[in-house]
Amino acid sequence: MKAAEVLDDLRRRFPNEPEYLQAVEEVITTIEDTYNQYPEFERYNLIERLCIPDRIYSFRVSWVDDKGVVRNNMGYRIQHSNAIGPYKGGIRFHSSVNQSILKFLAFEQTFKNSLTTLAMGGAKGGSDFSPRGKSDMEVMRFCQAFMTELWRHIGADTDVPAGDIGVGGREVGYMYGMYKKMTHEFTGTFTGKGREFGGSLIRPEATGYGNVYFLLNMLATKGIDIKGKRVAISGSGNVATYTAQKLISLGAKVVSMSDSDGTVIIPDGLTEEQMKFIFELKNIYRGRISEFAEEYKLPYYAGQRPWKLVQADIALPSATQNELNGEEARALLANGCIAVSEGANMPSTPEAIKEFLAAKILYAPGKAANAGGVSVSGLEMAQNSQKLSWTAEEVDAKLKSIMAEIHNQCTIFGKEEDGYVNYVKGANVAGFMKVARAMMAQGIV
Ligand code: NDP
Ligand code: 2IT
Repeated sequence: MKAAEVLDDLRRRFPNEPEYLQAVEEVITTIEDTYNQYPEFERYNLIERLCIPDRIYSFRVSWVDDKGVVRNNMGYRIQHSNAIGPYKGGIRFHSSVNQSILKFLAFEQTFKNSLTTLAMGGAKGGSDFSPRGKSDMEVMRFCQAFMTELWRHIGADTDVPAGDIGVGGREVGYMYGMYKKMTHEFTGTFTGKGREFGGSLIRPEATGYGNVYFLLNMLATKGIDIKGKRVAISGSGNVATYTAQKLISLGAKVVSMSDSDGTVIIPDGLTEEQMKFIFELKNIYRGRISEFAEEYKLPYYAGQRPWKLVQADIALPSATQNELNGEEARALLANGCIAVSEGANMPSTPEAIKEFLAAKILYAPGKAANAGGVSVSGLEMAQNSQKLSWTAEEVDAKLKSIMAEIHNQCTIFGKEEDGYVNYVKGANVAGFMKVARAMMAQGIV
């Protein structure tokens, strides 16, 4: 089948999976020309095999809450592709989680991991369980119940999960603890583990730092300095906070942060002290960004996203998928935005992406810009295999060079005739070609 026919076919077969179809459409439409240059790909029906996950596990997770009420959630693991390495990707706990969202994430992960230069296939998992408002013991019981099912499908050389939305160090610790109990083995089957039991230095920071490093690479192509630039960030979780921290250290002004309830605007730019407050609020007290706004008497907009509220030179969406639409993209551009680099996975809608590309601004899709997180996960796997741990400086230096190499690959495959770098095309084609060659070499399996 031709690439376009595969897309039509997937639309017919999976009509109830809009996020999955959105991610697949973006990739297929950008790699189509390259794909059609290789008749052997079509003969092997490579694109269809690459779009459909290798397998999907779905299961019921039953647990008991603090009041003694029995709760049932869904659990999933999508093993998308292990053509270039063991399945690898995060676990998301959020009430919105469903099969379509995890399929889009596992699909994206496959191309992202291919770009990292490391040997990792693509996967994603999660549950519609939300840690929000749950006690520590409830979170622990849920994580344990989730693992009593998932453990048999994962392993250090099979499938290595990590964190994502709603899954941070605490949840990884609880899941790893149960995994260890079920298997009687201490292996590197999770990344994002605590420092004391095999976690890598810089893994918590890696996605946010990596996004800023990618941004610096993009800005360097235009000779633009980050110092003094006004940066709008969405989210206030793992990715958003470490992005903000790195930007502050580079002299940029972080003018917004948000959560699922609303946005805070920081007209003069976030200070280090305020940053620390947000970090503790979110990680220790598990509070809301509105409490930060209240504490520092800053403007807060309930139910709103940052993009139309501030003048920003740079936008770094770092919360969730489809959180920046066409209208918001036009508002950002009208206010002089010169760069958008995605900390989250698929945060810009297709219409927003069209606007950014038409305006020819620096626009980096998540699978390139946020690949720093999974890259350091790959480095954690390498350290676990060697039973060694590297210094923060060593890991950070490797992260920087990986982000530079991803930027380089995007430039090679994404440069257009007028010199504009289409990072969407660059990332998709570069990510695709490596996986495609591996699949061709391994036959139809
Ligand atoms: P966290 O759970 O730490 O933080 C998520 C943030 O996004 C919170 O501020 C949360 O608000 C907000 N958010 C989540 N869902 C929604 C929603 N539906 N609408 C509005 N706001 C929402 O997750 P991460 O920081 O780890 O993940 C953020 C993004 O980055 C995700 O897209 C993830 O896939 C991606 N990513 C993460 C990596 C990692 O290493 N952690 C690596 C690469 C990408 P609230 O607290 O109100 O829920
Ligand atoms: O989306 C992502 O890349 C992640 N959530 C991190 C995955 C990982 O395995 O570190």
